Amino acid sequence: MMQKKSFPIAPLVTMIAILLIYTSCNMEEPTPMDLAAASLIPKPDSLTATGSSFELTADAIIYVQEGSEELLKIGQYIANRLRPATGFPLEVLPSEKIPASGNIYLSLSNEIEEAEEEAYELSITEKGIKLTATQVVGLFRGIQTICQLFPGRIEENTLQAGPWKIATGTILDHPDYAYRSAMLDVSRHFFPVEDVKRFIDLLAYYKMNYLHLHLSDDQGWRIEIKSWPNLTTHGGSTEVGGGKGGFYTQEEYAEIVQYAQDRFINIVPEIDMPGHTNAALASYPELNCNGKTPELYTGTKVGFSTLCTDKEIVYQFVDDVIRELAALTPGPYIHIGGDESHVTAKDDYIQFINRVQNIVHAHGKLVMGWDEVAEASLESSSIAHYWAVADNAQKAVQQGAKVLMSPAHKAYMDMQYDSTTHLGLHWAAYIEIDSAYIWDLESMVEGIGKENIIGIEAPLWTETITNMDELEYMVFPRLPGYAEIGWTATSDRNWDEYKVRLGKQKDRFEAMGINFYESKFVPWVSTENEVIDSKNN
Ligand code: IFG
Repeated sequence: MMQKKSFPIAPLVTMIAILLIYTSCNMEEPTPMDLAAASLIPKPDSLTATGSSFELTADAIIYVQEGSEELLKIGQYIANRLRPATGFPLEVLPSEKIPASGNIYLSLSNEIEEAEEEAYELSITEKGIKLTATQVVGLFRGIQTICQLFPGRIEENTLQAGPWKIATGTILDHPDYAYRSAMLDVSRHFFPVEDVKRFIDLLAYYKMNYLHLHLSDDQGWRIEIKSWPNLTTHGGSTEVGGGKGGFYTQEEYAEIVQYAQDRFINIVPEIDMPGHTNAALASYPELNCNGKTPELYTGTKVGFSTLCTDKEIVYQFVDDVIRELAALTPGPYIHIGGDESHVTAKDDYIQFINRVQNIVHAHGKLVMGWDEVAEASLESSSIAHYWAVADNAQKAVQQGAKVLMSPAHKAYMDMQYDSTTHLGLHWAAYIEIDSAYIWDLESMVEGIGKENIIGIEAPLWTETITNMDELEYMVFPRLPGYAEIGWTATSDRNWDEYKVRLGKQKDRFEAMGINFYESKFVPWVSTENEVIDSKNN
């Protein structure tokens, strides 16, 4: 009888076992994650979640579409944002095609749905992250979204525990308003270059694209003007409360401008005039009508000073200042102030603003001015900066000009949160976090709709703010809300949904070392993912 051959089962079982072990080690199922649960601020225009996740690992490479230095620079930017906390090398390389899996790919294309300059499309699959935009600025805005999709500890500048997983899906995004800004008053209290750079970083994280620097006022002149050196040597030598003040040399100002440009933020310099000019008048008495030299001023009153609007030397002064400032400012606007000129006769004020508007145009820039400038004859290219008098904003629109919205009772970040806030003022309102968010630009002033508004600006006046910690306390957590008001369509916003996303920013604020006000109106979520200290829980 034929000997029945036994089939060699053992080696087969061993082989299958090895195969199973091998594949399970290498084909770990990606963790299911929900992109829609991410706490993104500003809220993106459209988001589709696909339920899985991508894990960034040590061998990930950041590829950028080849052929552009700017793209390599933006690749380095995201690498520098992700390297410290992950400890990954994250090499940046040019690539002419979509790379193999496990990587990040940044590229430009005119195929994405939204053609606006800041629009971007973010596509995350289990195999990688693909960010596409029509212009490099869109890639920069999309990178902020990528960083916000990682856990808040990604913002730490020391090595953190992984894993670094983000949810899969697609985000198609673009801003509702083209001008989204904050203002820093460096005159009442001076802030050195490093502080301004930190402020620029914080604006960039929330996709803001302008920073207005209030460079001159009664208490201090903060920008070197080579043709009028006393403005800073004398006029920059003090501040509110009598401190040492300070100023930016033109090189330092250029450094601030470059730092902002690298983050696709335009600087808008303000020379406030004809009022708010005591520092200039104390530096050059010939700018006064009476030729007398006023003392330097370290108080906080307003409305007591004016340039002598019927002296020709004043217009030579203005022309020199605007000329030097325009040459240092690549952005489109120069802010000429124009607020609270209580001791300037109305007709003198009007002819002054009209002449200054021409001087700014002669130096190739557009005019922005606080809403009182609408008393003068505004060019349609000029911007009325609405802060207090709705009637002025309406006058500006009637003249064909557009409006920048900074209603003091909603957007002034120097307003106390409530009567217990140890910093700030409350002449306009107390502005808690909910109040700072629950409004919209297009329904603020009767007769001023979206087509008349360029965007939002949140000013921080610094009569009572002396350093970065105090600045951050007043700016956070209101700033992300202002950024969202400028970026996200009003119909997509509501406080009850927003406050949950804001509460989840706590880890991120802490990782960035932000000294934020922990309002009881926000359900703050710690890393333990528990809801703590929420008033309306
Ligand atoms: N109004 C003044 C600022 C500052 C502010 C403080 C404007 C345009 C009050 N002018 O706001 O100089 O003093 O909240």
